[in-house]
Amino acid sequence: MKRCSQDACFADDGEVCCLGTMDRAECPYWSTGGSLSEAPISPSPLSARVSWSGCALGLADLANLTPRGRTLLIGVLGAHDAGKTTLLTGNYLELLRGLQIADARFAGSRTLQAWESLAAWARFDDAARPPSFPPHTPRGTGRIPGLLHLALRGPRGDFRDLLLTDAPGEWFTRWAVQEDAVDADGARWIVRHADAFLVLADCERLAGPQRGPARNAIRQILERLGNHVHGRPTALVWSKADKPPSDTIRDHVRVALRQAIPHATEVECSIRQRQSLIYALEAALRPAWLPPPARSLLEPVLHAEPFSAFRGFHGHS
Ligand SMILES: Nc1nc2c(ncn2[C@@H]2O[C@H](COP(=O)(O)OP(=O)(O)OP(=O)(O)O)[C@@H](O)[C@H]2O)c(=O)[nH]1
Ligand SMILES: [Mg+2]
Repeated sequence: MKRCSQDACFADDGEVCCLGTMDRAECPYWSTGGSLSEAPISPSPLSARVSWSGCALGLADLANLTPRGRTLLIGVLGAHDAGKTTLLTGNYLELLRGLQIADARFAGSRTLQAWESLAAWARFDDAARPPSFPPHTPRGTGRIPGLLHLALRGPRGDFRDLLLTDAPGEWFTRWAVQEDAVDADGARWIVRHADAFLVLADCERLAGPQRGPARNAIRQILERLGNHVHGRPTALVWSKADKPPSDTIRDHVRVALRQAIPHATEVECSIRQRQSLIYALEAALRPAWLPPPARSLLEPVLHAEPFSAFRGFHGHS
């Protein structure tokens, strides 16, 4: 009935000690921790424990991951039903088939359980239940989005931890309308921290009877993001491209994109062309894989005297 004194340790949840101590009783932090108010979840056998649960990652879990190497957070933005979760799940399934994303191979995941529960919807393993799309991402999952994790190893052996946000579309529509809304906390967090963005424009909706509101919604998201993006790689993803919108609507969205985020690229994706789901993720991943080059330092000339020119920088005569 105890808990650990370390904030990042969830040993009382049945996970292993974050410092790796197999027997909790031996851990000095465990013995100084307070008591638990509720009964603990029965722990798994010692030998089977790892320091993560497999579910979507929260902020405390990121601390365990970031020291391993460069972490890339990709913000996946778009209205409700735009196809965000489908895009992510599709990439996971393609990686499992051995395909590469941005020339990098699958090298593990801390959120296998979360991936699998999404992928289970798309698999055909029960004749009575045909494969379907993953369900709507619930809004009530806390203010910080569930982060899906993929470890990737690039062609030169370079390792990246990729974090993909799987957030409910309402967060972004809310944030686009009112930036400081209380329930837009998650969207603000993503936009502040992401290394690159995918913004999904739902072709099916842009082609259907709801095209007016859909067009305004995507324009608002683009304009809002444009105020914060500051040169970070961004791609507009025409999702559900198997149901293309009219050229007029497409041009309208394009004009909004050029005005708000001039450096953004465009890519189309559809579940009818599985490879296109990978291309869509690559549109954000490739430009973010390497950190932006540092700007070279310019040392100002403060004294135009021969003595100060000994470093030979700005050739005085
Ligand atoms: N025609 C077509 N429909 C698609 C495609 N991808 C997704 N859909 C449909 O879009 C619906 C929503 O997909 P999701 O991936 O759950 O959308 P989401 O953006 O995660 O939605 P929220 O989590 O509610 O914000 C699915 O139920 C499918 O019906 C596609 O490529 N083509
Ligand atoms: Mg979703």
